[in-house]
Amino acid sequence: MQFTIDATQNKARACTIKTAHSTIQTPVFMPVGTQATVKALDANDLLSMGAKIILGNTYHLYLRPGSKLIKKFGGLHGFSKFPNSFLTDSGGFQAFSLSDNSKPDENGIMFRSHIDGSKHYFTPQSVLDTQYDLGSDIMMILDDLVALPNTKERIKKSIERTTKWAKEAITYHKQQQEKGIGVNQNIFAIIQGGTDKEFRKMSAQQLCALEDFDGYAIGGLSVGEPNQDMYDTVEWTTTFMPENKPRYLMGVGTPEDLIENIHRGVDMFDCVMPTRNARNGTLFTSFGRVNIKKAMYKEDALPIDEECDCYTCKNFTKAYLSHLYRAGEITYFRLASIHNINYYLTLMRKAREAILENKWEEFRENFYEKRAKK
Ligand code: PRF
Ligand code: ZN
Repeated sequence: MQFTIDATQNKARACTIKTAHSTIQTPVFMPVGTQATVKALDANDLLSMGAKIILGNTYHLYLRPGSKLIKKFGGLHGFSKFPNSFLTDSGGFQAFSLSDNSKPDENGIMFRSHIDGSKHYFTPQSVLDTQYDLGSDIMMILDDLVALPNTKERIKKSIERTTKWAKEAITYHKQQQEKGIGVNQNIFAIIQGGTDKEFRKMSAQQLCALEDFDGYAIGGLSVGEPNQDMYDTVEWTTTFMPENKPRYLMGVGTPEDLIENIHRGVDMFDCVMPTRNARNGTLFTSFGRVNIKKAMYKEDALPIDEECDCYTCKNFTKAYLSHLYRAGEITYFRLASIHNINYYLTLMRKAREAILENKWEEFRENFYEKRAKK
């Protein structure tokens, strides 16, 4: 992976990441494609919006249809026909959040499938094997998550385990690469530590000392803590992260969260919010959120956002979307998802332009002003 910093303004960064499958300009939002598809969309929709990287989930694809099957079809790229980059999450977070009784121990995580209740065990090595089959451009290590709030002992344990597993993962990855496996695949470590400053510092320093990682993620946030605690933790954690590698904040967030965390030094984001909210009737615009369920939109002849250049806004009225939503038509999900994903991707492109032009502070102020006027 090639990584260059194109411009910085205070802590905000505009960078370029080159993988085997695409050139990614940051700040970047990665649409979530848990099941090797961004819900309601296909590769063509994503390409036409300029998506250079999307997410996939090891947990889901391992359980169904199985990584060996996907490998047979040319990995995620061949299977889904999305030709740009994929980042795959390791399964640590999903085993923790989706499986009713997941049990981590020193060597891995035991969990029951949310599909059929069958028993499985993830190790730092096994989740890499699955990700080699998937052929993702960026693989995440297995990490040990804790729900917040939690005891100091449990958070400390999670840091120790995550560091131990990170060491095992990077050693295994080097060995595999020497055998010709995963040579074009990159690997990111995941910093844990809750919202405690000392724990975050410890986790960041231990993991960033393992210099063979291609990038570093901040995990364990946006799990129920107040927004300001997340922002403070990110601001503090990024001070211990290397400048010359990508920084990824996992599972975040709202448009406001993206702006605030770019401001604190983050390059990469992913979240189900744009797609999930689209399906629930919440549409993002530069003036704030539009709830398409409201009666006032039944006869609204305007697009969701007159400033939006997406396929949906260029062609359809809010009245039509309101009707499709009420009728439960599948087309609604596609049109709404296109708009929300395009909103997030465009917000990141504009943020990048602002950083390149040394206008980040104005951009951030303007972002909030426009919303206040609504
Ligand atoms: N770890 C992993 N995936 C994640 C997270 C994490 O901490 C989060 C936290 N918000 C989202 N996805 N492996
Ligand atoms: Zn639009």
